Amino acid sequence: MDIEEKIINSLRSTASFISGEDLSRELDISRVAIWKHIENLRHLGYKIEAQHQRGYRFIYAPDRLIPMEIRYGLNTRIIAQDIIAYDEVSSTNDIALDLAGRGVKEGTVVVAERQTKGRGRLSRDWFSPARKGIWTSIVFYPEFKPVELCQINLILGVAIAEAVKKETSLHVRLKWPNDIIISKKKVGGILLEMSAEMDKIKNLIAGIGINVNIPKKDFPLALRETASSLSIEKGSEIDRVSLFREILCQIERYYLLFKKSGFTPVRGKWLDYNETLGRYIEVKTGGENFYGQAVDIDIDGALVIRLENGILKKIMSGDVFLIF
Ligand code: BT5
Repeated sequence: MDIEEKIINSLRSTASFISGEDLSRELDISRVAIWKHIENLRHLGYKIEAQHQRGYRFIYAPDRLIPMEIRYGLNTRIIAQDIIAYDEVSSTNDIALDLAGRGVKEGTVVVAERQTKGRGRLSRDWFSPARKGIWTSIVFYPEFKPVELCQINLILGVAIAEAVKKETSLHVRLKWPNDIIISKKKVGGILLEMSAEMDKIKNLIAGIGINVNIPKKDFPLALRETASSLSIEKGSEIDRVSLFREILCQIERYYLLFKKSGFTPVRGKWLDYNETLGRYIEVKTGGENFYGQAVDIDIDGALVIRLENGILKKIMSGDVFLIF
């Protein structure tokens, strides 16, 4: 924790003023140094009131995904022990893949205010405008096999759904395998990328994109019918930092639950948020299209559909289109 983080945390710990003298004693630096750090904090967007003879008082924090803001009050043990934040990157997944190759700690979080080449699955574009969403990637070194990847998508989906519900009270749903949906529109997605050797995952990058405060007019025309943001659905802006903290917390919670008790309890939760089962769907997978009714999520996390000829087909990856 650097000095500025310590100063802001001290100021936040009370609703009243803290004198420059007390801060300087607590942190063992001069009062002039305190004043300079306060100026730096103001440049970051923190609102700090200063009053002669009373000292400094915290007013509010900026709407910025910067490490010290994300860390404030965050209660995780694995996820986000290291946070690397950027104003702009090509894709947070690229940075995280590179960092994972260099062996950074499990749970390292890369987050950016804007992505210039954000991507979805199969190299599709992911719209990631500045300061309106959560564009993040988390590094994992899971001890399971590539075939279990399907389950990881669903685990992350449940964690995100829980966090969004808790922070916004919105009626969030999950569409297999990786869509976060509200009122039939996509508000977020998950992109898993890994490097594997033999039958073992070396590292896994969980890329997560959530449209938080994007106004309707900012979406490209091509997305206006299918995509939405939490603020559009809620009718008011959402606190991005607080939502991000909750997402990190829930991811840790479900990741640990999965490691301890396997997929069954998470599957149960996923079913609570399910927007896929029971529906008549089209699935595009590996150049093939299938039509049928989605009937189950099996214990591998695969989608089971009943084809028109009655045969049950298990799908491990692909795109699902809800027909009715
Ligand atoms: C996904 O892919 O849904 C995964 C999205 C993952 C994005 C995160 S952001 C942080 C990390 N770094 C990255 O570069 N990516 C990850 P997929 O299921 O393939 O959906 C992609 C499709 O969703 C596109 O072809 C568009 O039709 C649509 N789309 C693009 N941007 C969108 C947005 N912001 N909101 C909703 N839909 C979008």
